[in-house]
Amino acid sequence: MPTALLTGITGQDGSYLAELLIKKGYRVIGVARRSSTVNYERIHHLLDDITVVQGDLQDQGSLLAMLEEYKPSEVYNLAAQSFVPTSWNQPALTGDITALGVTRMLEAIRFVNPKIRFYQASSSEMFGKVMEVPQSEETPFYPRSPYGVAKVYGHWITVNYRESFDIFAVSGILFNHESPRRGLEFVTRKISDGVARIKTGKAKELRLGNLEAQRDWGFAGDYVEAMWLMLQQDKPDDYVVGTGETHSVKEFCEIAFSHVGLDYKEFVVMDEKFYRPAEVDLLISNPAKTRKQLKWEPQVSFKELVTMMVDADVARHQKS
Ligand code: NAP
Ligand code: F7E
Repeated sequence: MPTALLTGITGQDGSYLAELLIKKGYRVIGVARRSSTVNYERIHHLLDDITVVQGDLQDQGSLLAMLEEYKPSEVYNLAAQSFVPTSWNQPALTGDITALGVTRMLEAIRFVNPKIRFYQASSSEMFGKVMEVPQSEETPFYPRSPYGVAKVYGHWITVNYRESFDIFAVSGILFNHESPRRGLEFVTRKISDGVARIKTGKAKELRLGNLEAQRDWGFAGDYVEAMWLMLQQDKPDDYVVGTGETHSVKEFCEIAFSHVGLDYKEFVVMDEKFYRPAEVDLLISNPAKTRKQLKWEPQVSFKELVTMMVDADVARHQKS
């Protein structure tokens, strides 16, 4: 039975990747940082099948100790301070976790067992003010937030450890991926939750920022399969993962509200509070390499994603 160690197990992607790896017969070790209240909401249903260990990307010793103890053959580094607006309020913390945290994990691998295969959760936010449309593995980076800057560091330190120490280290440059398990502050979940609140009479409006921003949105459950495939290749490499389509926040609203028989124009209020100091206006992937080499294709369409999220939030609000 192979062993995989996942940081970010309590996050959206951690929960989907753990489900996939359990199905594939892995022993799954999930790293969670200590907090005063337990936040296992996304992994409750998995607790009998995984081992949760305490550790933190800010603490080198905890990473070394867990690799020594559990001897994984694969490490998926999904942990990060991942919310872009927070990265302007806490830029140094974001750099410490999202950038330097990658080095700490790579150092742990180098010292404990350089044969461990390593996946780094890189991001389309690295493309920022895009230098090319659509964006591929060859597109130069131009990050637009402290989060994006930190992810560029994480990407290049991953490439550097591959080239310096011959570690099987890959960087998956994933475009936005969403699900009913997405954090409530991200725009897609904020919209699906807002629609559900309005539909069930708990709210009268939904306040949003820039409705013109365009993103390449896919389903998180599809994207974790690409992460796993990257670590099963003969050689380590970097891959762009996305749908190759782009949609605006406005389009997301249109579909989400109309799915429950409402017109978004009557409920969405634009609020400058949600505008960013520097915006990423347009993201659209060119996933040709991933499709060819990993034979990976997204299964859930944009419309299916939106309606899946709205249905889940409506059901949740109807119960509570
Ligand atoms: P998420 O839901 O925000 O989860 C982030 C995880 O990181 C949580 O489990 C969080 O733990 C953990 N974490 C934060 N700081 C930590 C620390 N110091 N030590 C250990 N764990 C820590 O993010 P996600 O959407 O699943 O994304 C997974 C990864 O992919 C992230 O690195 C993100 O930046 C990257 N990414 C995401 C997308 C996307 O569209 N979802 C696209 C590209 C890249 P707590 O629960 O304790 O906060
Ligand atoms: O914003 C606009 C906002 O916060 C998307 C993270 O997973 O994906 C995510 O980062 C767009 C932006 O995601 C609101 O200005 C409008 O243009 O859902 P988001 P993000 O910033 O794209 C990347 C790939 C990651 O790697 C990150 O970790 O939506 N927008 N109105 C809004 N955004 C939010 N959050 N809230 C609003 O009210």
